[in-house]
Amino acid sequence: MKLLVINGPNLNLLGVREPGIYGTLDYNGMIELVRTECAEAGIETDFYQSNHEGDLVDVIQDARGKFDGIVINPGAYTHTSIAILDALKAVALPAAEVHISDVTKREPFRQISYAGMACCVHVIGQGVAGYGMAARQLAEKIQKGQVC
Ligand code: CA2
Repeated sequence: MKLLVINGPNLNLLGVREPGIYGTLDYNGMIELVRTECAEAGIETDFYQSNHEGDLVDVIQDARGKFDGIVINPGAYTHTSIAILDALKAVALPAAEVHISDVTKREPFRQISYAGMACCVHVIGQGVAGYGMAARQLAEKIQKGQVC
């Protein structure tokens, strides 16, 4: 089982600012945590982060045939990007949406998730631990054949 974990804009700044919202672990620390948690569950992970919408679309397209599924936190593009939604639908890989913060309790503009419309797993507001939770839930669905 091999999953691609994609992070969108500004998530490379994890642990640098706004620790009250996004925690104190930095981006590389998050990768190590998720990689270790997933490895213990028999899930191999690759990681990709970009601040650019088109690059995120490219990497989603490129995942077809290389990964069993995608775990994605599109950052602010969650709330704006139909291009990322379309890419997720186009590759038709099982996908899980992650948000570190509880977007349901934040500003009105964070209440819509386009990318989430292509995802069968949603882990929201669990901090960086949400990535591992999402990966395990997604892997379980894939293994049971409950793909979305
Ligand atoms: O809660 C999440 O994971 C978000 O996807 C994070 C995005 C935000 O636009 C979404 O509404 C919810 C923002 C990521 C910014 O990450 C930072 C990390 C550290 C310091 C500053 C920003």
